[in-house]
Amino acid sequence: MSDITKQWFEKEKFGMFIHWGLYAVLAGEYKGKRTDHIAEWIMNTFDIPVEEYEKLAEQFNPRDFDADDIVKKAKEWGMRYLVFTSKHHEGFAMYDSKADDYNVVKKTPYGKDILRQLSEACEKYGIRFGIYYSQAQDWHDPNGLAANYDNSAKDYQYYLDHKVKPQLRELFTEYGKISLIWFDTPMSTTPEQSRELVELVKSLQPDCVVSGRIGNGLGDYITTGDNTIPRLPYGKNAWEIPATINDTWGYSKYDHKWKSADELIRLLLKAISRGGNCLLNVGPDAMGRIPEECTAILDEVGAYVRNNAEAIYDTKITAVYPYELDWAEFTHREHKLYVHILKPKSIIELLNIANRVTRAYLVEDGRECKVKYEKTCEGDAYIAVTLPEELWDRKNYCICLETEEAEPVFEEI
Ligand code: H79
Repeated sequence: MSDITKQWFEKEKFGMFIHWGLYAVLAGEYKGKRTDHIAEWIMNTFDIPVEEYEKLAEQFNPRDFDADDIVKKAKEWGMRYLVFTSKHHEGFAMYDSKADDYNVVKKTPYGKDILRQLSEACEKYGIRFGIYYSQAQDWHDPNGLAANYDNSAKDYQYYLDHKVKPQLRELFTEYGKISLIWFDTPMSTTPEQSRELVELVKSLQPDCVVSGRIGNGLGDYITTGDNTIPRLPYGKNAWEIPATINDTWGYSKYDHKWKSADELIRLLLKAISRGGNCLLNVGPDAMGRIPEECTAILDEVGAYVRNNAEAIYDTKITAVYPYELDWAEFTHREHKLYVHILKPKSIIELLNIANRVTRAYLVEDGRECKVKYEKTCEGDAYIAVTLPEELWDRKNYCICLETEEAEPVFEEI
């Protein structure tokens, strides 16, 4: 682990993941059968032969893809970095690779470099640009690894030297600043092999942040399990939860199991409060469109993030409040404790917060709220914030308690 994450990663908190590749053409279905697994794994799940899967490229023509629009939306949604699948496990490069012809420019009727469009849009909108690169699994390359297959006859080192390293070199020299590289599923990668890749990346762009899934503990931060968050604050290292909005990363026309905006806001706040980042995924369809349901959900999440930016970005890991509250999450910075109100309340009452509160205000517009703090008859600290009446039926807003002490003081119970 390194301190490099302090430069921006630990402050930015919220990023957009984009999973897009040839799997979007199948959209979760192959030869009339729908996959019950994540859609970008369909080649592996259904044992689709390489020669057949390759043909999907002939159908890849995303006429509606608009990198500018997607990145503009990411910005509106409060996402401060973006990570795009330059090559997923399927092995297909979504950029103009000279090192390997199996790529979007050489093999598809679309013929344009997707990665370049996204990196340029990120530059335009001031969003940090990162790339996902599947370093170990490559189901197209004869020597790339594949989960659920016997890999013993493969020359993995040969694949690393002849495909992975040349492609990383291109990505890190021809696409401007790469703020983050998201490696994934190291499988049998040895410490030496992980180290070689990290060294290559850092020799080309020393400030690039490397994800935990480079393997062998060599990442700059910890990547938690997909959709899995630490139960308690975890501040030993920087970390990030990669999360989906439905149950798949790559587009599936069958997956309508959308999480609600409320659930995602809570997930984001939990991640931040516990000291981490949240990288939230969208999977464009074969035409390049983000599903409408997904956009609507992110509009709501984004409104929360925008309206409460000061309670989100560059906040600090927050100690565990001793009570389980179904209506609140906490974040904080020095002298400010943010109480995110996630269910309708007409008065905010908090027990066992011993800070001396100097004022309370509504974060979204700075409006002062009346606050009193005292001891209950049992001797516990008690804080009550009187809310303006028009908030009584609302949820998803945030109250800041300004405190004399820099840190929250939660009493033991
Ligand atoms: O890129 C996304 C996933 O494709 C990738 N990581 C995120 C960010 C990922 N790689 N591996 N895994 C997730 C673990 C997935 C295992 C499973 Fe399966 C794939 C479960 C179901 C499909 C392998 C194949 C195990 C069972 C069938």
